[in-house]
Amino acid sequence: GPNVADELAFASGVNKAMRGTLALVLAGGRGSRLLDLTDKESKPAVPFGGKYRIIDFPLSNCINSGLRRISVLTQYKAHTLIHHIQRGWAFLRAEVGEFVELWPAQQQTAAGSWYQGTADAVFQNIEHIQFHGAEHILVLAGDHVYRQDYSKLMATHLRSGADVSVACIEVPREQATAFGVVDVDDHDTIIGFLEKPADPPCIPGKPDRAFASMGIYLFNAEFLIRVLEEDAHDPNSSRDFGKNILPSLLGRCRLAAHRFEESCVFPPHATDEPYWRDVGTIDAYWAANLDLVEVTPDLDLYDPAWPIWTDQVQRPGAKFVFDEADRRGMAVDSVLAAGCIVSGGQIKHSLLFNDVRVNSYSVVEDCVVLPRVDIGRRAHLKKAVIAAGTRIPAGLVVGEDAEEDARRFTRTENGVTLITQDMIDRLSL
Ligand code: ADQ
Ligand code: ADP
Repeated sequence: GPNVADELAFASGVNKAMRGTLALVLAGGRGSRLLDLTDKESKPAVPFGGKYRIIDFPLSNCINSGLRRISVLTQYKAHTLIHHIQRGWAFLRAEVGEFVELWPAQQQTAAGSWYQGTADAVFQNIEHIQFHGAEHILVLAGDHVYRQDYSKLMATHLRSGADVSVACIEVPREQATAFGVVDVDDHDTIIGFLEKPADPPCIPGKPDRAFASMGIYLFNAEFLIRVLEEDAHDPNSSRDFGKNILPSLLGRCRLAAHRFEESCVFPPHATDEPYWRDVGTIDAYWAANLDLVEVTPDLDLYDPAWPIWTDQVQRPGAKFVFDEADRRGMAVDSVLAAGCIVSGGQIKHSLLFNDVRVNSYSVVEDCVVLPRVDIGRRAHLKKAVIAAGTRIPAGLVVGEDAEEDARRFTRTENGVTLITQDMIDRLSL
């Protein structure tokens, strides 16, 4: 059998490597397909799951994996993101070498330009990276929702002796046009890479599945620095990990695929698929939030062994003011965050963030309601995403007449209506 002493030595090597790793969370992209939700803040700052923001997921994964040296690279409309990180993520102790640092875009190159692609965001911070002297660099996207134990990624990285390991996941082939698609040999060495192919190649033997890069790269630090410096000299590069760096590495180094199912933190119930979502569109955002009200969601936020940390607001419990006569003032199949008051309204199969008010005779069904929304009396809302702070006027009806909804608000392909305060204001003009 396996040598126990060797196994223990390897495990302690992995822990040590995690402690010596610097995580770079790329949080500068807008995420324009989220439409009005990213008008004023970047996608990583968008609220998710009732009380979190999307970036809390990769950051919590780091903390829970034993990776406590984290830098967040910001650029696009970073105000709320910076505010959130400063207030919610300051609990690590710099004294023992643990931190979440903010690295705002500062036009640090001679060219004095904003970041071009994701690789440029890292390259412009090379001095900070060198200052930390980390042995490994874990590059993460700040805009994905998932639970992953990065120490298991580190374990396969050390075992394979790779220069770079790329976390990969099987996805339906038709979705793979949005991702980097990876081709591997029998040893999971990456031998092909196509960034966002129009016609994604399938996994051999699985015609309707593709093997996608999750945009999670574990680099040996010295190797990363060398590669970025080379790329900086290439006038044709758009300085993007997916578009330029990964393809340039093919056949030039040890490039390993790491299978996400080996490091995914699964919920306690049996499930066929590891959970990972790029909530990039309003439809995907609506669906992923409403997944959480299912009986056994594939994303378990209640697991004390893998807490999702956030900027915790101090609010009293959600309150329900019930009317016995016509059974108003209740919520079923729903998640309500702290500070909500349901006063005589009815809520079904919905997710409400902090501090939402639901007033008498209103009905809210299949809705994702962001913080501080006020829903007026007798409003009927079905299948909607309501942006933070929106005041829904009394009697508004949404979700019954598709054409009317599309005219007044934004209606998606899947029939989800996005409602913002600006749209409400235009109604009354
Ligand atoms: P995309 O998701 O399209 O593809 P991109 O839009 O470049 O990659 O964003 C990656 C991350 O970097 C996001 O978190 C974004 O917020 C951030 N980001 C973008 N521009 C930035 C900048 N200038 N500064 C700082 N941060 C920035 C990538 C890979 C694919 C892979 C998918 C998985 O290119 O190969 O399949 O991720 O989602
Ligand atoms: P809470 O988290 O307590 O629900 P907010 O974070 O939205 O509330 O706001 C708390 C206070 O901070 C409010 O006065 C609000 O106007 C202000 N505020 C909210 N977001 C920001 C921000 N990004 N930068 C500075 N102040 C903010």
